[in-house]
Amino acid sequence: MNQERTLVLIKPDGVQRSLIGEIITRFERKGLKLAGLKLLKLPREKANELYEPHRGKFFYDYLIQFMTSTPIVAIALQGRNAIELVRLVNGATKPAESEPGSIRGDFSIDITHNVVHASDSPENAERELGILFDPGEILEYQRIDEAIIYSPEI
Ligand code: 3AN
Repeated sequence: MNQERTLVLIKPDGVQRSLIGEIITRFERKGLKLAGLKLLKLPREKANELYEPHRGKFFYDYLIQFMTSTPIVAIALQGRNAIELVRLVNGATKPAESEPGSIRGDFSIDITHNVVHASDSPENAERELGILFDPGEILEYQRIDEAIIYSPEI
């Protein structure tokens, strides 16, 4: 089966607002599998690495300060089209564009304090997973409901 892995972060605001369970539940119910999971305070060097593509933008310094302020949750998610699906579940970056029913649409009103982060391409997913997880921290296993979540390959 053609599965992808992607990185999700529950940002400091999501952790502070006790939304960890709610957010993980949404991904699980969608059919995405947890392949890695940790609570951590993001070191500044890792934040800089993660947001390297945004270095120099007006919001960069505050973004780094915010992301390193209090603990976050890092999640490696696996599933068919996981990268695209996770971004759909998260909702659009801009508050006025994130649909109700999405995580950001339901829980955020701010473009920086927007509860979750997710990788936006296969290249970035690999790069970002490598920043947050050691190879041994990402687990390969079968979830028992996969047999009914996915139709058989035909
Ligand atoms: P996404 O997280 O939806 O992939 P990106 O990659 O464009 O969005 O931006 C990364 C993060 O940078 C966003 N989640 C947000 O916290 C912050 N950000 C992006 N654009 C802005 C902006 N115009 N003003 C303030 N913060 C921004």
